[in-house]
Amino acid sequence: MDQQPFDRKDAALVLSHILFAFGALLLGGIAGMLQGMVRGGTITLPAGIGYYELLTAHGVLMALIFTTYFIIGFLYSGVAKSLGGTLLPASRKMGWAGFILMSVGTALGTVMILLGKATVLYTFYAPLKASPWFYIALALVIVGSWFSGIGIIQSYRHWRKLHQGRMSPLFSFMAVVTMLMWMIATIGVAATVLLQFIPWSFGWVDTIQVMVSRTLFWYFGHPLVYFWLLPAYMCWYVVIPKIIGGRIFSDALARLSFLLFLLFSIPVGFHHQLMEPGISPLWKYIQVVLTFMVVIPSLMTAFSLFATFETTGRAKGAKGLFGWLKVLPWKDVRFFAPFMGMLIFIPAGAGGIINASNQMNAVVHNTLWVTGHFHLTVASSVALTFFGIAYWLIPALTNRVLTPAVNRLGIIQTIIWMVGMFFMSGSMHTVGLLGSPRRTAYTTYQDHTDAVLWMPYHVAMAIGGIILFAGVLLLMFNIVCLLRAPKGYTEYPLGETAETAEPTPKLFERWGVWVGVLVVLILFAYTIPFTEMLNNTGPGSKPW
Ligand code: HAS
Ligand code: CU
Repeated sequence: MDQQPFDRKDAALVLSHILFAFGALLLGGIAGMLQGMVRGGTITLPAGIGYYELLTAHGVLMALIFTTYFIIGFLYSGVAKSLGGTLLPASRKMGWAGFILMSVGTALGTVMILLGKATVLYTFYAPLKASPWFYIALALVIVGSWFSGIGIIQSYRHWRKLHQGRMSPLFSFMAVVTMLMWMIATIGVAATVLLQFIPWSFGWVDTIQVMVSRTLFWYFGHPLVYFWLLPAYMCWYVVIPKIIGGRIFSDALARLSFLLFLLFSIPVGFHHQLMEPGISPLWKYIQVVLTFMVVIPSLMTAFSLFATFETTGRAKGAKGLFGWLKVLPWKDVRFFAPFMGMLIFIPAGAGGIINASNQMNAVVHNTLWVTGHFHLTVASSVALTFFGIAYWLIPALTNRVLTPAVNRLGIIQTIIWMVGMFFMSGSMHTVGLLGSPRRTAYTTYQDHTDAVLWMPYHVAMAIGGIILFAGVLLLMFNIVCLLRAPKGYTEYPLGETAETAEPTPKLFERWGVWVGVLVVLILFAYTIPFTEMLNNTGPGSKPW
């Protein structure tokens, strides 16, 4: 594996993405904290900035901007490292083009949100209407990310041309799956933004077809969550084995799980629309079955991680059923933070299975339970993994070292995050079961007595939020420390496959086959219900 320091041009591209991501995290964190305080009635802000404005800023900056920038930066870094040490100049150009487009979009979108002209939350459901410039901003972010995706694929194809007949490095393979899935999924959101939202918000047409827009949105919205998850899985599969001094359990298993994500991430959007009219139960049922298919690669991942931990531990002399747990590097933040992410993913994923089960979805849909679910998945499992990556990636990019002091602060930061999330997400789940709605500043449902029971949980949520905000601040401090750390060499930890693993079938890199199956699955899951929807449109909805 390449032990050279980063090419300076590659490092500049990656670092720009990573630092932009953490800038968005800081702004999004401030918005999240203020949103909690405004809702709790502790403060009132000037210029009409209220709960919904802040919640929109929080969701967009955290869920869409922080993640996308971090992911693209991380993928570019690992593609450079695993494919021979540097990026293809053409890839780098695409990366910068993407960065600029996304940044113009982010700036424009953020201004629109803060001006109160795009108070539509991060899912921008019709018939809530924003300024057309907000949708244009979103389109710029999406198109920018396509440039970056193409850049990644270019480097990969170039490598394969030079190494005919060889299996590509695992990291680059996973990066290609992630970006392919992303590009195919974003076609849905691009379609609704360009064909529906922009003409409607400019006033060229009076009404919008709500069901059509939501369906196109969730065709994208579910794979979006795997676009966040897969880079975390890349760390778990490829980076963690190296950090703990072990090997990747099986290259073939890892690739197969990613291919299953490619196939089953997209044709499942209806599990977000189970409570909506206008889709026949049969098609909801079919997409729920497919949703349960997409759980399988996560279970394979869990299995593979346990196998890596156990074999590594036993190789180090661990005895007994759980002795291997003791020899894991608990004091290394590069391991500790992602590991906490894995641990949280067990209840987080179980919650997802509850959501996907139609009858139980009727209980939790549109309640704070769902908000609790995604604060465990994306805001804990994924975020903690990304933080863990930053602790070695930033020093590796800047030729500096992770000092023992920052390592310790990183562990403290991880614990703060866990504690904050325990209070916040724990109360969200509980109060959601008691019926407290999400996306709602305040309601007691006409002074219904049950609503009084919600209050203590809302207080606990706010306390959790304050603890988390302290975690954001400490993270920012740690990043500044990393940027000013002593010079030195930091390894880019890419693991190698165990010698005992079975060879990987060549079929896994036949992209035509996989994309072909994916297209068939998408057409199967969506053609009939979508056609029914288009044939049964009413007059459409006027804006709100
Ligand atoms: Fe979800 C709603 C179903 C996973 C994010 N989800 C959301 C929303 C977001 C989100 C943001 O079916 C809200 C969207 C909105 O604003 O309306 N979700 C699922 C299912 C899964 C799932 C079935 N979600 C995720 C992930 C997310 C995410 C991942 C972000 C990253 N979700 C739903 C549904 C809804 C939903 C419905 C709609 C709800 C509604 O009504 O609106 C599955 O993919 C989960 C599978 C995961 C597992 C866990 C495997 C465990 C692993 C860890 C191993 C640990 C180790 C360490 C090895 C089965 C891999 C252990 C060591 C020891 C020593 C113990
Ligand atoms: Cu989903």
